[in-house]
Amino acid sequence: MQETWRWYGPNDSVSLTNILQAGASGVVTSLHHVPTGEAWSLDEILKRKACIEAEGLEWTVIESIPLHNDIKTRSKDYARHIENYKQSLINVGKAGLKTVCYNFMPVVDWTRTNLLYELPNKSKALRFEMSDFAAYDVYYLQRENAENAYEADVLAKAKQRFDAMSDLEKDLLEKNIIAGLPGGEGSYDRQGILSAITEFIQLGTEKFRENLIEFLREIIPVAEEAGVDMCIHPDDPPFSLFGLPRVVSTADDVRTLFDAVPSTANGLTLCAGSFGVRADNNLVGMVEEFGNKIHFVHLRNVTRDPDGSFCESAHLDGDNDMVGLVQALLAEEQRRKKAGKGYTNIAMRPDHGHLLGDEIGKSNINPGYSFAGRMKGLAELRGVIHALETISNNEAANR
Ligand code: DNO
Repeated sequence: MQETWRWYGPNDSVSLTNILQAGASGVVTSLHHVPTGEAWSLDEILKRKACIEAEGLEWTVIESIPLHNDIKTRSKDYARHIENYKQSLINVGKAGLKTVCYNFMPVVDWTRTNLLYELPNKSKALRFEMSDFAAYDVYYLQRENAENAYEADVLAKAKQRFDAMSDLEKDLLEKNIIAGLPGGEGSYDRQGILSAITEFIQLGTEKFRENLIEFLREIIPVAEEAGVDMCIHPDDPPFSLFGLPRVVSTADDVRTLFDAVPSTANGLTLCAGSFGVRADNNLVGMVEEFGNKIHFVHLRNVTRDPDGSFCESAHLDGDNDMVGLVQALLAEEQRRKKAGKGYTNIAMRPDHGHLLGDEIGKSNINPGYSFAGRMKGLAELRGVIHALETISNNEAANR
């Protein structure tokens, strides 16, 4: 597997030199300064690529080229935005880049309620607390019929939580949920989010899915021609928020997309932490089923609570079997090798990390994207990969 590292560009608290020191060889980044919906110029892509290569690193994956909301609703200016997206892909291909991650989440991108949840060892983790989310949705945002989206016990706890929260805590919860996390799309105020939610709820799940498929039908032939592999990132978390449609939460969802537009350029970002929030998602099964359509992997773990809440755990500690998953990915690399496609190194990045050491309290650390926490995750994963490869090489030598 190729070790990569997400970088938010020149203003990231973690520098390219730091990434090199962490031992990764690939960088995962985007042109974050280009507004969503505008075409990426070849010149801008090449400039960013040169700056990464000057450090002795490679720009392995683009995460993400975000989709304008008009494409998601297939209304207003969507045709122009799709043309711009195609132009971006053509330029990405010309620049020699091969992999583009994106997502199709409505209104909110990845979402947590607590960005500084203290763990028993005093590190801070990202957490999604269902009752806090419900408290925001039902009692603070006061979305119409919001209470229908939650179980009675979650609602009862939400009411208790809300009544006990200070105004400051309520504002922080709101900021965490709707102001947008790094790399995510969309930052809203209360009125803005309510009208965006209404628009997507009216669209409904099947129409929303159809809009994604229509987008893929138009974009995938262009990606193929440009030599670019697209890989969709799953919904994070993989269930409906604010009653909104979600169409990339399960293996069934992914299968539907792959069946509708069959091409290896129509691929998947296997985000273990996102899919892994649902106990009914079988990560190893996904690797076996989706095989060479997995172009990029996020390795991260979570602990799940029965009400849908979850907490980002240490990379090897959560409810998902990380060793089993890595083993399945290494087996997939072997299958690709045998199929004569050359040794295909799957790009992985340690996704998120705890906040620890002297990064705690600093204001410029992107939530989930600390240096030390991710380096700890990467080092643990590197150990797993190294051990599994060594065992399988030794077995092969003794055969
Ligand atoms: C969070 C990430 C997301 C993801 C985008 C993909 O850490 O997993 O920012 O990169 O949603 O488009």
